[in-house]
Amino acid sequence: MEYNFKNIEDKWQKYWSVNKTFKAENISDKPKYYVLDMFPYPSGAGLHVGHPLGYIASDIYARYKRNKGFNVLHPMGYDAFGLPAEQYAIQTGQHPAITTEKNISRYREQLDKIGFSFDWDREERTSEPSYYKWTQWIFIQLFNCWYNKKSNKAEKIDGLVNEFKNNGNAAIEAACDQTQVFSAEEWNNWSEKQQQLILLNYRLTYLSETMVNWCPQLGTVLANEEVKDGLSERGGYPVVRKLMKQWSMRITAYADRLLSDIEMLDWSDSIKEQQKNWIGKSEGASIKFKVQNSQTKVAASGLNERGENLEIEVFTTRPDTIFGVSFVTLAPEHELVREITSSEYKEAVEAYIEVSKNRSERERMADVKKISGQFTGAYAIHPFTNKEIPIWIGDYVLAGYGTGAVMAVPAHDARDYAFANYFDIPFIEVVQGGDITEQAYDAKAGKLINSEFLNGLEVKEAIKTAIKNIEAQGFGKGKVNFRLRDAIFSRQRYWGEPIPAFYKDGIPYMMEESELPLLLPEVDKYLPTEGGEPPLARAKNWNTKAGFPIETNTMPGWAGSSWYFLRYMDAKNNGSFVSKEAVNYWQEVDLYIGGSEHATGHLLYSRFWNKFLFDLNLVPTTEPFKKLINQGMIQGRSNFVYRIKDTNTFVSYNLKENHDVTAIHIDVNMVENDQLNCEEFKKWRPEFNGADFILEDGKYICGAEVEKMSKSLHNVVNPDIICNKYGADTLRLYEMFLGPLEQSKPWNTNGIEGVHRFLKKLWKLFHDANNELHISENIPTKVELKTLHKTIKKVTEDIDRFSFNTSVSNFMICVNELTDLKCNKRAILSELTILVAPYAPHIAEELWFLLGNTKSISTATFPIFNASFLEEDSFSYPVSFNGKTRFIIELSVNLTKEAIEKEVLSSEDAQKWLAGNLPKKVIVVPKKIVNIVV
Ligand code: ANZ
Repeated sequence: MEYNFKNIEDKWQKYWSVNKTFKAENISDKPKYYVLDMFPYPSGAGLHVGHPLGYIASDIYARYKRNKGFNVLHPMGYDAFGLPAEQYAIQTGQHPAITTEKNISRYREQLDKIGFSFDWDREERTSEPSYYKWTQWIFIQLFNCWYNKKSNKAEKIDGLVNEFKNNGNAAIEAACDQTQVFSAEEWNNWSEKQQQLILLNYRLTYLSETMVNWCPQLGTVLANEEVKDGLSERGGYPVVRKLMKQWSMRITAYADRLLSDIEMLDWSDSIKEQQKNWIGKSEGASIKFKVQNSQTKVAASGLNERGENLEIEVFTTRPDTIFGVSFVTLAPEHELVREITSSEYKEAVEAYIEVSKNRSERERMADVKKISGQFTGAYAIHPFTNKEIPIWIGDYVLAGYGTGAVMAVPAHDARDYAFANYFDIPFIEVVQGGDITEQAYDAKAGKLINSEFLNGLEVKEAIKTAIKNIEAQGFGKGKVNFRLRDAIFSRQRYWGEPIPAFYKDGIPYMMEESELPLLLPEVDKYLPTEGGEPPLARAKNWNTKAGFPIETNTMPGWAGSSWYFLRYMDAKNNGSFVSKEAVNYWQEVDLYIGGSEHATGHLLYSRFWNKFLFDLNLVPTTEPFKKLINQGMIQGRSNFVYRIKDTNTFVSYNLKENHDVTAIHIDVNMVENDQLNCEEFKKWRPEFNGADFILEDGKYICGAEVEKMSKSLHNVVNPDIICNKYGADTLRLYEMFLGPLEQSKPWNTNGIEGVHRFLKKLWKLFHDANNELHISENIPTKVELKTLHKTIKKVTEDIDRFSFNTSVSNFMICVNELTDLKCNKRAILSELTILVAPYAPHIAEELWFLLGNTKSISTATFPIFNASFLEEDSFSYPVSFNGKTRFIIELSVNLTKEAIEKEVLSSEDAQKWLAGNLPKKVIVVPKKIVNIVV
């Protein structure tokens, strides 16, 4: 029989599916192992060869772990809510559920062709009511909890309400927005509405007025990571800042734990670093500057309505530089700006606020070179020196960070330095060590000068001393700040989870668990209402039974993906999001593989939800993903043809220099080894119908370039094409063979034939010249065993290091050696088949059964390396005379020094070189060298 990959692959894919070969049990005597892929968003374009890279790697590992005796959970599903299906619905009127269903079927077909060992019984889709019921349920739990800083965990809000009833909030330490202290009496006297409004400041998901990234074209709010350079990541539409009533998640409550627990994760340093920066812990102080109360200088009084001095609170990481402050800058949005601005500067300040309004935080941070600002006419008082300090507004200060105000120290902060130079504001040096005529000296090292009681101290000491003094005098305190913001959770979209909330008197309440799932209603159009309300406002009777209006916002894309790894453990459970038994058995994901683009979105949100569920004792581990690997991107390799200007003639790559040509991207599927299939090209587009070619050596050679894999560049390679032409096993091996998993690399089919030939060679080992199965039962020789065990050792080490590309070369070497040895012995081939099985499971399964086995190869035991087969029993000694190597002699490694000497001297070669002389000296280094001095 020939190696007929088509029949073999169809046959085993069917077998695995019918026999549920990869079904994972929730009870097992075996140790557990959970291998997870980041589940895909099923887009209309289907999979390209870049998508399966991570899936193939995780599948190899899952199969390997099964052979190693583990009970492996390896599931797959779909992140099925999201914008593209909804945009398509807006354009065509087709319900996003239909589009999604169609796309999923296509994905499933493509995935099935590659032979993944998924347990499809556990498939989940975030857009299914049976799934989003539990996303809604988790939302309700978050609403019903607050974060107790004393116990350092989430707790039920009922307990907090009891505390308020009995003692007010004075003793509570919560992660919250509540600044006002109240007594039990006050609490008990408040109306239900007032109480509920207070509680929103404590809840872990809450409704509040927030500055959001609003994208008018998409008609929705976007998360920070969905905005790139002021444009929406999807579609590239402008994004502006807008104040809106939004649901938010109090992820900031977990900032400290999210940061410190990073240490226990086996993730790449780069992802860990990105998370650390995103959370952005800063230690420093908050300091209050009084606004000057002087009618001569400022038209505004500098007093609040109670006649007290207004205060500007700044956050600084460098309280040691307090004596170097030469101005204060407020974010244009700062609430005090209008109050303090003098009438003289009112117009200019208003104009500046207007301009900066439409620049996103990111833009403001990124664009450090563009300096802008406006003096307010007001002054602050330096808390130590009582000197007057001008107050400016500037958009380099972000409203959402710290207190939205900075004490500017130009000598030691680059942004303040640029600002002061631009506006000609004087400044003084307070830390020695730099040359501030050139640039700001911002290192945290050096001695303090010009700073009264701080003079002579080193920066580190000075920070401590400054905080001590500031606290003692009562105008500030030491403070830790996080860059992390609460996560906005409302989307003004249709195709997402409905938020299970309704409104009574403008206050949000949660639905009962028994009312879940709150089903996504039907609407006539997938667009906002004329009044600008979200699409759900179009639903008929979008009210509770009691007639209260239901929330019209939906959840963001990251809601369903923040806990899907838990659902796989118990995908069909109707009574709970995951059963205690299931989650206690599977614990957490052992190996997670996916793209690095999720560094600060999905990976942070899932850690947050997991920690919350851990606090409620619903999951057993504080972290969801023990080990994480980010696969690199597969880039496209684009091909070009060269059209001679104003003609329909195309010139081959190496002849194009003689002509004035335009390069045109062409479909890479018409090109093989850079040679164009001219006939296909003519048929590709009507305008190429009558194309003429200038060939080289009778061929049209295309140009090539590595670019992003994208439909518009015509360089997308569909895995189906490879599967049809070479088979899934070749695709799997080839994707691994391309290079280290974590590296980005271009897709280049030029080497795929070689990988395919390897599989044919493997097949041949089992078959004779007539393609008949031909297996010998003889005992393997030492050399054969050596080849096998060398490969077992290398491949095991490779897989344990996730170095899948090197395994493929080791297989090739092994098969070549066995072919040279004409080895067809069962004892060798049987072990080799298991070794290859994780990588090329179809051919391995076929050969396994041909060897006479009757159970899937996934139940076989992975070969164990035996070092004794690698030990050599002889050594080739180079023998030199007076330092010059003259001949090689093969001797047993078990000989003594004396025996070696005797063997060498009595050899024919030695006799020749001695030419009758007696050696003066013989030096023997066992297993190294023999040197004879004559
Ligand atoms: C005075 C100072 C002196 C500062 C000095 C730095 C160096 P990180 O590490 O990012 O937390 N800052 C505070 N709030 C800000 C805001 N809302 N927008 C922009 N900048 C803000 O940095 C904290 C430092 O960034 C603070 O320390 C403040 O400048 C500035 F030699 O205060 B510093």
